[in-house]
Amino acid sequence: MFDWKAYEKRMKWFQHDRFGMFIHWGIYSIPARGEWVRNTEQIPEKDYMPFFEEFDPVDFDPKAWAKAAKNAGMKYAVLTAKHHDGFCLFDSELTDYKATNTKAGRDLVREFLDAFRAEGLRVGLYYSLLDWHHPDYPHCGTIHPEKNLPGMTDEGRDFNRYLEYMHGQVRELCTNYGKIDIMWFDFSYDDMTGEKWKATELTRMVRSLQPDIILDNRLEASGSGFGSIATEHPSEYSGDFTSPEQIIPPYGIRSETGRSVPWEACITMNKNWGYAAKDKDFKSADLIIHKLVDCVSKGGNMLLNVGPDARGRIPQESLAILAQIGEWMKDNSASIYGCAAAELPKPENGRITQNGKKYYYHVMENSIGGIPLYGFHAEDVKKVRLLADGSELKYEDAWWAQNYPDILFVHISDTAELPNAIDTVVEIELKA
Ligand code: JFZ
Repeated sequence: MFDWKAYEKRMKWFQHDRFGMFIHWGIYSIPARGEWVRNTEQIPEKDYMPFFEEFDPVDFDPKAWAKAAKNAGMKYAVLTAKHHDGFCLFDSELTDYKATNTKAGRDLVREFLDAFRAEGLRVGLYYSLLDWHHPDYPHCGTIHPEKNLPGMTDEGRDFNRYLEYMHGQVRELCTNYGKIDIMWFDFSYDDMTGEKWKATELTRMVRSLQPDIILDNRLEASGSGFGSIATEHPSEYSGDFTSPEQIIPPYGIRSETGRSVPWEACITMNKNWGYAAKDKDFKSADLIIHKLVDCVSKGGNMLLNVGPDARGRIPQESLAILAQIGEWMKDNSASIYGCAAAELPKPENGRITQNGKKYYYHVMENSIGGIPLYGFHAEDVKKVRLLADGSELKYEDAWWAQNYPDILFVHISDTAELPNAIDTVVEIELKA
């Protein structure tokens, strides 16, 4: 039986914090064509090995990463402890294919955890269910870089041995590193799903070692399909939140009975998760701020990705975007943290988030004259303030406003510009 009470309790911080950093980092930062490079280019093991020999992130400074996340207003971070290529950033006893055996010579997961915790951020680890390095992971008829090599066969491969390895590594991560706030498994596909991973056993083990941990839904689902956490009868391995990838669910996510299902949209800043040297197609900070607000206005979180390079540096473009987001967050984070979807329709000039009696009207489009706050009525409202400085916003009661008794018009600016061109947040407090 799914314990809804315990579920609600462990999800509290996650649904309060709303904004986190995803970090995709591994030896694939050397070829620098994304974290799937070994598969997309069908690179055999021996041709990928040089990157392992070469990996030497001399500029790795997890404290600087943590500061960048914190200053952007992020509250948690999730790092790839192991991605599909099988390379481990942590010092696993179960493999030699790990950071400690590279020139880095250290447990990079531990350093990440220490640095982010020191900034007061919560910490999560991404762990790939797929493994292109382990000899017992099926190479044929599955997602594997060597599946098309001539004569490739799965003879002698023992998937149970892989599961022992995989479960063993997850046990290490849940045992040796203190409190882990999120475990982000990735991902299920075709018949590689649920009990194929021995998911009940795995979930029980994780929860017994880390009683408060939050799990994503990908032991059961993938980016598409929400899995049973979006139903009233979650399986034991449903995980705790759905993980829409590169999309913000247009209407949020609800179960059949209308229960709002926790979700976290994971989003790249450019087009790749792992470092891609030539991918300069970065989204603007303005767009990302709008989309963060969009997520919260639909009851979800945003996990925004960075892909540090081979030297261990978060790309300049990403740092600049994070800094700009931080500027906006400094004035407006009260409209993000602790907020959820407002039970009001999406207005045409922005979004609305809500925290109890307080509504945050995100004005993303300027108007001529007064700014219309759709869905609010002067007689229900206790006060209206500009969130950024707490200043009073007067209502307009000009003759043109009186034609629209269903809309509260406020006077925000004496010029034709809004105080914050990206998103000017108006705080509306209702009477009791
Ligand atoms: C997965 C990873 O493959 C990817 O590298 C990245 O880590 C991202 C956050 O998660 O992306 C997926 C997951 C599922 C599918 C495709 C990409 N799918 O179901 O097709």
